[in-house]
Amino acid sequence: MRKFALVLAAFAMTAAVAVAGEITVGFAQLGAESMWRTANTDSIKGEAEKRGINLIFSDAQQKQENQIRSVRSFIAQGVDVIGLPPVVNSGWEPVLREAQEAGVPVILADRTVDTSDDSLYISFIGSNFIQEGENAGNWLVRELKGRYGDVSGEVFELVGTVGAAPAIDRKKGFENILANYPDLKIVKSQSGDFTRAKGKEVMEAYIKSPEWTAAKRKIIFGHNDDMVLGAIQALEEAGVNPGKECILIGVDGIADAFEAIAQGKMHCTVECNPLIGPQFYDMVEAIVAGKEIPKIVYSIEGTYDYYCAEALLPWRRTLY
Ligand code: GZL
Repeated sequence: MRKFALVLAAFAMTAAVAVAGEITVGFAQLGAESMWRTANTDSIKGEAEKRGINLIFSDAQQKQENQIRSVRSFIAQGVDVIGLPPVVNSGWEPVLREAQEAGVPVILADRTVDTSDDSLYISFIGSNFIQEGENAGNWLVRELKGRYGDVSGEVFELVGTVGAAPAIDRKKGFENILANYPDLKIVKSQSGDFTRAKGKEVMEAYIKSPEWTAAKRKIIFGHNDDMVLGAIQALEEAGVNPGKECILIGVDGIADAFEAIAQGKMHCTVECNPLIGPQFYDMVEAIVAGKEIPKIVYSIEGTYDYYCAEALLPWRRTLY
C-alpha cells in the first residue's frame, strides 16, 4: 500500500510540475474590424496551440472599456503575461499600473500607448507606422513623377480609428513626405474606422464634395486596405473607373488588395505584417524564463504595387 501511495504522490508531483510549467497568456484582442485583424488573431491563436501555451482570448469589438475589463480579468486569473493591442493610444495608465502592481507583465502587441512611464509595459511588438506612412508617400511621389513628370494632385484621405496609433502615425509619416511637395495636398480627411463599410460611406460623401469635382488628380490614401476596398465599391457604384480615373494606395498588404491591384482597380499597398504570433510568444517564453527582451521589436515589411501584385497574389493568398 505504501509503495502505491509513493507512486501516486510522484505522479501528482509530476502533473503539478507539468501544469506549473504550462504558460498562460491573456490576449485582449481589440476586435475583428479588418482582414488584417482576422489574420492577426489567427496568428496569435495558432501559434499558442502550436507551442502548447494556454491562451485566454477576448474580443473587445473595438471598445476600449471591453479591453480594460479583459485586462482586469486576466490579472485576477493570474496569467503569466498579458498581450494587448490598444484600440486607442490614451487612457491606459490606470489598468497598466494595476497589472504592474500585480506583477503581471504586459506586451503591447500591434499598437502603442501614450504614456510618460514606459515601465508600465515590458515591450512593444509591431510595425513602425510612421515608416508605413512614409512608404506610402514615397511610392506616390515616384508614381506621379513617372506618370506626369511632376508631383502634384489632391489627396482624399481615409483615416483609421480616431486616436489609434496606426491612424495617427501613418498620417504623420505620409505628411512628412508631402511637406516637400507644395502642389501635392490632402484636401479631405475623414475617419473610416479601419472598416470596409465605413470606408465606402466616407468615399460616397467625398464623391459628392466640391473638392472631388475640382480635383485634377484624384488620389485616395487609406490608412488600411479595407477602407480603400470600400472606397472602390463606392467609386464603381458612382460610375467612376478607379484604376483609370484615380490613384489608390492602402496599407496592410492583404491578399484582397493584391487582387484589386491585379485587376487594375487599385495601385499600391504598403505591408503591415499581422503574423506576429511567433515573435510574440518568443517574447512571452523569454519573459517567463526570466530573460531580458528588447523594449521595441519591429516587424519586417515591404511595399507592393502593379509591377508585382499579380505575380505575387498566389503567395499572398497563403498568408492573409
Ligand atoms: C496595424 C493595425 C491596423 C491595421 C488595420 O498594426 O493595428 O488595425 O492596419 C487594423 O487593418 O484594423
